[in-house]
Amino acid sequence: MSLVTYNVQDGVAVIAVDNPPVNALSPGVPEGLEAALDRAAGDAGVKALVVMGAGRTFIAGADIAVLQDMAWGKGPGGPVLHDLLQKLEDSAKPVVMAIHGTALGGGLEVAIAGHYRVALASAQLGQPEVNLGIIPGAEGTQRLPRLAGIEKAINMCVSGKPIAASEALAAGLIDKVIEGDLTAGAIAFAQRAPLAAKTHERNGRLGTVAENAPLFAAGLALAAKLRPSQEAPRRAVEAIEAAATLPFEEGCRRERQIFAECVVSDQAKSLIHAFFAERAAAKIPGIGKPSASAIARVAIIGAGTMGGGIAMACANAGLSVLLKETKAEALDAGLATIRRNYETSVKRGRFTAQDVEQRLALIHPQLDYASFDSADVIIEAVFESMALKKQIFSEIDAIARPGCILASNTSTLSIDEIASVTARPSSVIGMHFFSPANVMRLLEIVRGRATSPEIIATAMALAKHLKKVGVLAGNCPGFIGNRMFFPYMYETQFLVEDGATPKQVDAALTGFGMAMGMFAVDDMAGIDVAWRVRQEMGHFREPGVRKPLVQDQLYAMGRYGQKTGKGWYTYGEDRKPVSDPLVEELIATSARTAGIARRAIGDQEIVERSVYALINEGARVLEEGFALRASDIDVVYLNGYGFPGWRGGPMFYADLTGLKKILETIERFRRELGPRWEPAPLLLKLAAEGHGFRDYDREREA
Ligand code: 3H9
Repeated sequence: MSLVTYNVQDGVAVIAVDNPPVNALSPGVPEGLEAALDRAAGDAGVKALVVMGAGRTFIAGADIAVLQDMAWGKGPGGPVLHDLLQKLEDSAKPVVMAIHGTALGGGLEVAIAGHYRVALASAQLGQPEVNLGIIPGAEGTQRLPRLAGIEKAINMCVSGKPIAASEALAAGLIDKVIEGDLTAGAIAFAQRAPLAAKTHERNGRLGTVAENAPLFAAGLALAAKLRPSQEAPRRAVEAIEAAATLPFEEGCRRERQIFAECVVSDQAKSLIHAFFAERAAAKIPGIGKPSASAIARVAIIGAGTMGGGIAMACANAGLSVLLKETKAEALDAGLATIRRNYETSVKRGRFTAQDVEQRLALIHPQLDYASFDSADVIIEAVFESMALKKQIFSEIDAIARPGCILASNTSTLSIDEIASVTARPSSVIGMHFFSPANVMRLLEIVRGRATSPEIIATAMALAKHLKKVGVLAGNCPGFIGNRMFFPYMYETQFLVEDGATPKQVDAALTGFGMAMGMFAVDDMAGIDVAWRVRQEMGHFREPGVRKPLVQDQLYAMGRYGQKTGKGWYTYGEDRKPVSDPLVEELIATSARTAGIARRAIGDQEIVERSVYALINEGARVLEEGFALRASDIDVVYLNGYGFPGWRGGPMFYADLTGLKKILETIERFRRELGPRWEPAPLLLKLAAEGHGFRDYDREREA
């Protein structure tokens, strides 16, 4: 099958890239486009050209699989688009780019080499390369500022966010928004279009050195704000600066050089891994791909923080929501929080007041189970009590329609035990949302022993419909995320007992790239919540396991974290954590009483003990089959626990660090810190073989 098709309609050559699913510029596509351009040039019956994408989108960029090979120094090298882009610009007949769906990365770079661009109103245009740790590498940093101006180009390349057709029109990036049929509209436009100047010769918007200086400074500040620690955004600004200061050809050379440096970096390897890991997580062996259209009505039990957030996530996706509480005051409080959260979104410009009213109209508050028999999925979101969850599941089992998904939002408890009180355990599943549920992308989908493939498939499809990343987990205590989180959390507490301070631990972790430090997280999530989970999970009931000394004391003192203004830290009006000498004294006294010899602890030890605790437990989760892939674990940590994307997730970070080195350190920890540091058998095995977790995934995939 040809990757590029060629048809002539009314004197216009319509050239369409046909490389499903997203018309990426895979090998063969640039060559096919060049051949089509040559054909049109020599075709006397052709007066103008339209270039477009077949199927659902224009060109969504370079083939990221090819970029991944480049990152690892494999394959024939990257796509060489220079000749194609020059051929487009040099065409003696006008070239009109007709855009629908997305014109992203290399796709937009191809589009801006044409003489004109028209687009459907629904089209999105962007340079998202920074999401992959790279900069535009097909002259986008040189042509984009010439069309859209320096400021717009910086914003697009640094943020990576696409813009809508209307914004692109206002910026001068496209020439017309087409209503109705895109092909017909583009042909009509092409028939009337005179030959326009080549993009690279349009220097009118490049600005002067004096005009540009504040724009570049602002660009660097934006890069530091949006993606601290990441190289690519800063380097994109550098490449755009080259557009403003160097002749076009030299600017292109500079861009290629920066691109080549970025693409082999660990950050690019990690972010490209994250891209494919997220898509791999949606593929579950033995489970088909159903549509989420099976779900129109969701019923939620519990209007607290989690239930309210889930209700918002569902309403945002256009689903009708029944929201049940037991007491009127709790229901009113839950609805007030939902309204307040939406109002904040309006203030931030995310929604209009009308959007909010539409969403609120979808949420039906109630104090009983009325209409629950019409729900396609019922999500229980009450606090972590097995007894309460069992009671609720026996109630909903009696009223839910056959085929309805019975989901628990439990973060730690056994789905099998919850399912055991129903007459239909095959319909019971875990849907573990992360707080705030209307914002966080992760949705852990927990398969019980009896959960049916259809229920799993529908739950995964629902995740996608809610614009979340669904990851399938097995039913072990804490599933993937929290099972790994507990050893990590306890290790940070041992670190402070051994001599560090909460502030120091948090600073080392955020320095590593974590979105938040562990003590700040504990204060935000609630020390009372963690306490309740410990009671339910029976942590530390086994003798001989080192037990954290301070968390229970904070709980007993009523220091629940941010909600009480005091936890590991104290909080003022601005909600910023401030070190509390009282807590530091409590830690020191507790450690001394327990006979711990406190010592100075460095940042490297903090990071290694924290992150290696995650990796070691992750290896166990993987080997025991509670995660399908190491990359699924990465997706969980990247989307639910603030692990930095540019480090690729804990398991990928382990691979980049080298499992042998990690194992050596863990074995030293076992000698120095005790048996909790027993290395996971899979880690031992892979390190001995000289393999990584990626090899493990590949082997199982094959
Ligand atoms: C670039 O262009 C560099 C340039 O400067 C040139 C340098 C020389 N390549 O996300 P979905 C696959 S950098 C290969 O589920 P959606 C994806 O893996 C690139 N494959 O669909 C999945 O495969 P599978 C700049 C790609 O509708 C399938 O398509 N461009 C690519 O939710 C469906 O994907 C980007 O960064 C690709 N470029 O969203 C765009 N894109 O079915 C990245 C997708 O086997 N892509 N696939 O799992 C996206 O943002 C979204 O995929 C998109 C569609 C919005 C296009």
